[in-house]
Amino acid sequence: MKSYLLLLFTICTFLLYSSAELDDNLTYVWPLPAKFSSGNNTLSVDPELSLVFDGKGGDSSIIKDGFGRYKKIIFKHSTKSSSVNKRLVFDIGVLKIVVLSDNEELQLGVDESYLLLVEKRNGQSIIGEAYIEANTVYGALRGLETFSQLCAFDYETKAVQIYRAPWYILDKPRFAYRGLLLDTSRHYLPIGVIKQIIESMSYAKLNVLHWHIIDEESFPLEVPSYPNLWKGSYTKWERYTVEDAYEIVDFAKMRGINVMAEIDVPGHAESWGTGYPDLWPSPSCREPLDVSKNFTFDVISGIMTDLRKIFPFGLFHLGGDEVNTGRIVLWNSNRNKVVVYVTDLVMLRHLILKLLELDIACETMVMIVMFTYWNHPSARLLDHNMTTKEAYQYFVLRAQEIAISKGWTPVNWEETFNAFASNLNPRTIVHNWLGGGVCAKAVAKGFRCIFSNQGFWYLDHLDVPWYEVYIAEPLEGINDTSMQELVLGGEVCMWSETADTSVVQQTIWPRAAAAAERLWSNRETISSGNITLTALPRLHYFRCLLNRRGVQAAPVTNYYARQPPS
Ligand code: CP6
Repeated sequence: MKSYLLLLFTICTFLLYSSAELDDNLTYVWPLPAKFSSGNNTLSVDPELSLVFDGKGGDSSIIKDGFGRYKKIIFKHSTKSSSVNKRLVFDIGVLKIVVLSDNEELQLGVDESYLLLVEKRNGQSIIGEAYIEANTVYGALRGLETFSQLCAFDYETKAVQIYRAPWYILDKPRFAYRGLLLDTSRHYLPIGVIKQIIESMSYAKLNVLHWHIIDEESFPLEVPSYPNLWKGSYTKWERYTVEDAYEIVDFAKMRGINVMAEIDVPGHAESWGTGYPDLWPSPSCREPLDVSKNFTFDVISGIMTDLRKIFPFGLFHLGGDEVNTGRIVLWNSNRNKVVVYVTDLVMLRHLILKLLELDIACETMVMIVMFTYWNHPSARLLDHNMTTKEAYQYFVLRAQEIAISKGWTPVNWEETFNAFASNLNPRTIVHNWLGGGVCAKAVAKGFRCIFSNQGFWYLDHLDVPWYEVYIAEPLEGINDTSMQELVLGGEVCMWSETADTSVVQQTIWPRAAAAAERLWSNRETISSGNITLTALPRLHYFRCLLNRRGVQAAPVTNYYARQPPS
């Protein structure tokens, strides 16, 4: 482990120093603050830096805990006891944090703005002071992150230095929602790894962990009201207890990160039936979930009741993507007596062709005939008088109603909008992933949306280079200001079919950081100029910073190839 880190560090150092010293015209803070100015002084920082807090919210464990974490990061090379430092008079001895509000509720749109001043005090006080002021503890955490990025260990004086002081930084995010999806169904991730990822998210000022807990492959979560559900886990060790989930939410909150849970229904839920086979339309036809049974919705409601206690975030993701409507089975009251009325020759021909081409797991003749019958455009489901497409809509809307009744705002993948936008609950947040520019369409209809275009922000697509992640713009094609406001932000997605603990952090970083700057920083500033000169050296630096902090971030580029077209 140690030698691996050393190797990474060496590669990192090589990349930095073989390319160039730091460019004084660039600001090595990632993501770039909204407004800042710097000077020409170098200030040293006391390894015994002390925290002074003030304001209604200053006396918070979130602040104290955060200060402790960042102190460890800043003084990794602490030389407290060395004679070198004893002789030094440090320019900065105190970090003063003022938090104006004591409201620690963490929700979408929480105030993350902060003011950071780093200057050498003349006069009154002998000890220089760095100063952070924020409206909320979460703004103060963002300020602490920026402060930590200004600090650099200097190998000559063996002190932590802040270059180019004085710094005056006034910062706030461009978008309220800056997410990362983790998928723990395709491959289980131990909670320690999830925590490391949450910690690393805070370095890039990402603020929502979208926890895609469950999918068709495995159901790793304990649900007290339906205790057989986690029989669908891979093994009994690859599971999250309720306590684990609480712990993750709390760990994230201490870092100003919300956790949005997802249950992806009805299409990505086959694993639910391991514990409750009644959720499957039949033993051989296991997805989508059986839309015709009230039991299906009882289970969904039970899961949500349990999850509502664990996840205080106001958004809940209901999935709804990739539903094979051709396989929705709305059974009749008496499953064994199905009469198929072939009303004309066209339908008979359709039926015969279907029978010949069918590739359906459901084995009985009766079922095949039923499928065929219901897939015919003129067919209605006998008991419910619905087409299969209507049944898909019925399912999604009913699941939404349950989520809303628990006090949640529903988020759904864009297929739901694409299929029945006008019937979707107007509070729905549309989550983009396909390439058709759905955000522009959704906000034009008054829906809020989250941008995750798979061509740019799906991290499992390893062939997407950093600059394509960087230039993807959530507001592309949306010019009206009131519509722009409906774009809540965006999210990079770490689908885990091909990634587990062994590679997940290398796959997330550094490209997630490219999206993080897009979501935090001023659009014009980061879109103008040649990003090979303005962003790439800074991203190299941030990636090294991640490595120094113990995050296994991959190289940004192979250095000779994949530069963006100039
Ligand atoms: N799982 C779920 C997935 C994907 C989606 N939903 C997915 C689809 C295409 C690609 C990558 C991931 N694996 N539940 C789509 C939202 Cl390329």
